Amino acid sequence: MTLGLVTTTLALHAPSQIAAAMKIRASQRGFSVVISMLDENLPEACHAAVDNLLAQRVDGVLINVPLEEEEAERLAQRCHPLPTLFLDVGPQARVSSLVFDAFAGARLAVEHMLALGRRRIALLAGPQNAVSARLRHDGWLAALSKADLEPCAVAQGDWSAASGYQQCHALLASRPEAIIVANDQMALGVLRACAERGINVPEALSVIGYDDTADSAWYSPPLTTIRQDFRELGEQAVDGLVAGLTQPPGAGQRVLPVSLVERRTTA
Ligand code: IPT
Repeated sequence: MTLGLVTTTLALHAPSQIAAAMKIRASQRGFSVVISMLDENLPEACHAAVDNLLAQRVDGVLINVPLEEEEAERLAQRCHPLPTLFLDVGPQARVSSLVFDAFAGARLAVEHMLALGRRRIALLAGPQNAVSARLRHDGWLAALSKADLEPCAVAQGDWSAASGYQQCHALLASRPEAIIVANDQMALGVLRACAERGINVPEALSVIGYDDTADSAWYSPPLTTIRQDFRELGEQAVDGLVAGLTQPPGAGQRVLPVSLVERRTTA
């Protein structure tokens, strides 16, 4: 039996580690995985990728592409009666989905900075056309406002280290004591920008990422981050889809927990 995976670009670390985790679980369970990768997250491209997998007669479809509710619902209908599982949709979408707890992740990052006594906090968000980036951003603002704070600056990158590097220079103009970053790759760019400007992390500036990708413990300094367990996601996604082959999965969102991993970029 064959599972199809439609994924956002595998040039990004998180989706590629998620795809790897799915491949591993699928092969443990005797399934193969066919991957259809999007260069750009456009709805038409996603539809074409799904059609491509259906033409290859896959038995179920996993979709790791940030999708608005209606787009996800349309794709699920297109795949019907095959089971589908979405990995990057909001809580309102009437499809079967498995996601990490974005709100808890955002709150953990803010609370960690507040516990360290940091008050001038800048935010480096992900691309706001991605659901997960918006949820993290909203979660940061909610957690800050609970402490009667507002960010001292906000910038937006595109998940890449290059964008983190560029946006960091803009954020530093507001003299933050902390930068909360929407993913580890952008945090890598932030660390490089700080090193070039002679800013000591974590003494002068605390930096936290989001993902805990495989290399984040090897950044310099090792990155404090919010861990999303991609191995767990891959396992649960494949097991959930396989269960859906025999009994149709209900529409609904399952939420996986995230955790704080303290390393050496925060103090
Ligand atoms: C999300 C990652 O956290 C982020 O770093 C980026 O790679 C993004 O994917 C790409 O879409 S994880 C996703 C399951 C919400």
